[in-house]
Amino acid sequence: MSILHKSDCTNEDPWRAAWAQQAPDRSLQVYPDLGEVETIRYALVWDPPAGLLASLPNLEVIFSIGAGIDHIAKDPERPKHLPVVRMVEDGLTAGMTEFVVLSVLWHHRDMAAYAVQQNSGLWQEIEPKLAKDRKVGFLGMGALAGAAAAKLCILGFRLHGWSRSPKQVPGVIMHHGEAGLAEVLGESEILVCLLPLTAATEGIMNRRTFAQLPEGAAFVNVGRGGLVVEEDLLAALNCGQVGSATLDVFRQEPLRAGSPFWSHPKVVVTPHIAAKTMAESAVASVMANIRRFEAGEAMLNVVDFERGY
Ligand code: NDP
Ligand code: OXD
Repeated sequence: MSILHKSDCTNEDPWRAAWAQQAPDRSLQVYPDLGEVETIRYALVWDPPAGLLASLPNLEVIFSIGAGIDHIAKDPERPKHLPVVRMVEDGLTAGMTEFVVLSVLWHHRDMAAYAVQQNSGLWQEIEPKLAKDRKVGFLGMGALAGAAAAKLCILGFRLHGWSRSPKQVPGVIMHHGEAGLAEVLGESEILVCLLPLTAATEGIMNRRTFAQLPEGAAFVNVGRGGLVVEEDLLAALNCGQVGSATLDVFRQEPLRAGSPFWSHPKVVVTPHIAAKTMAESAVASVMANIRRFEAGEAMLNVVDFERGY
């Protein structure tokens, strides 16, 4: 019995070490070395080439290295009868919390405007606000947004969140469904997008929805590039409807040379680094689920392909 590991890391050493330490009795195949394919029962993957998963005759569970599973869903040959488990692990959650708090504070304290001022040698104060007077909205209130919102709550921000199903989150005024979307947008001086990319969320931030934000709102996209109609975001930035943005994810990654986002004075671009899956805690999370699976118990965080995440 073996486990296939396929990531996009240039350095697999932390993964090899984590597997060796936490699953010493399991044999590990690190892609592209598949060894004897009949022995592979579990695969932990990021962006598997089309057909790879289908080529493993005794595969039982597909584990995603990412919280998002769009990189697996896009494989037309994905064996649809197999469960897919998305990644929920402490390292990824901690990293996302850091990045979201950083980004919200950046916009809250007008750092985009100060960067523009610095560029033209302008020494000028912008009237500050305290967190208690700042409204921050979240699209998506799952594992990652929930943890980030909890930290922002401690800082005193006024938080609104949007989910598919009704839910209660301490310190966050929650909204859901179509009507709830307009409500949360209208309350978001800073909007954090942490939705999965699904048929229902593709292009959700577009001309119509950007127009529903308060004028000059800041936009932080750490979900997926496909959630945003990029031309509409650019137009909203250029007319001031969106005052500033932090963009970590794009429709095309790496972001193409010449994209206007690279040099836009109101935009911070980062290369899909908001949160990284950390080998040690991720292997612990996968192994806990493998033990559940082998004991005949229900695994945690299994993807529901009907809803798309
Ligand atoms: P979860 O599945 O835990 O949460 C998803 C949230 O989105 C839930 O609150 C869910 O609602 C909500 N949602 C989904 N579809 C809809 C919809 N149609 N309408 C309203 N709400 C919806 O995901 P995670 O928090 O773990 O991850 C979120 C995403 O973050 C990932 O899918 C990935 O794309 C992205 N990500 C980006 C990273 C980066 O480095 N930039 C790193 C890691 C993840 P409900 O609560 O009702 O289910
Ligand atoms: C993820 C990601 O989905 O890294 O975890 O984007």
